[in-house]
Amino acid sequence: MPIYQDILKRTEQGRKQLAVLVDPDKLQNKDVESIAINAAKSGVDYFFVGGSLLVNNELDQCIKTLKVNSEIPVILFPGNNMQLSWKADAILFLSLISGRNAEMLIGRHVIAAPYLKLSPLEVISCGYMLVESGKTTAVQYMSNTMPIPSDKLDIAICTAMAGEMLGLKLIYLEAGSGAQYSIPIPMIEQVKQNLTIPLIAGGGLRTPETVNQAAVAGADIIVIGNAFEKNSGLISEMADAVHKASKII
Ligand code: 1GP
Repeated sequence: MPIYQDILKRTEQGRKQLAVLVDPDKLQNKDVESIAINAAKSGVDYFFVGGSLLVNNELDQCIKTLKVNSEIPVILFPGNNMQLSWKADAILFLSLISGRNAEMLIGRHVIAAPYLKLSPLEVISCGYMLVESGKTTAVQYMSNTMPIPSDKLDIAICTAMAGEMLGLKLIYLEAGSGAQYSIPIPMIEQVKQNLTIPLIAGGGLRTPETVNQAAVAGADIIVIGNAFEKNSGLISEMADAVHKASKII
């Protein structure tokens, strides 16, 4: 089944999903291997692979290691149009709809389109919304965009609604990797109430309690990266915290 159909089906069934973010630059191959093994044992739903800036050319090797050690789908989560690989299963084709930088809204996509057309990757369009989270994040700096203020729920809701109306298939509320504060719970709740497409939330989620709250509030897919870079043994309790928020229909 195509990955997006699977995401839609799980979301319609009320199943909460965990995506483990793997940044090839921050991890050695043995750490990627240990994340893959722990993720496979813990019922993790997806791997997202990428980072704001990759300088070590480890992307293909990282995907290979994830695939050798698990059957979990690998979805590219590219910080820019150089982070592409045919070895993955799918790509989040991110349009940074919270910002007003034309390159991040459509420019880089034009450059990537012919490559993606030729590739076997499943292309999943995604409205990417950066939300203010206490300090300047790498994605804010690298994308040269202003995040949505964390108390401006109306802006977040209308941005997400516009993304869905434009035909984007997912909305991603992003506090930024290693964020000081994760996405506010009322923002997750209200954005979800105004969407019919699946909602992703990530950035700064470090404890099973906050992860569970974000999923209960309405995030269909929770993304965690940083917490597992320090300790991949945490994957199993975080996966439980996400999955137990499911209200299976
Ligand atoms: C970042 O949302 C992801 O793009 C995950 O953030 O690394 O803080 O878990 P963390």
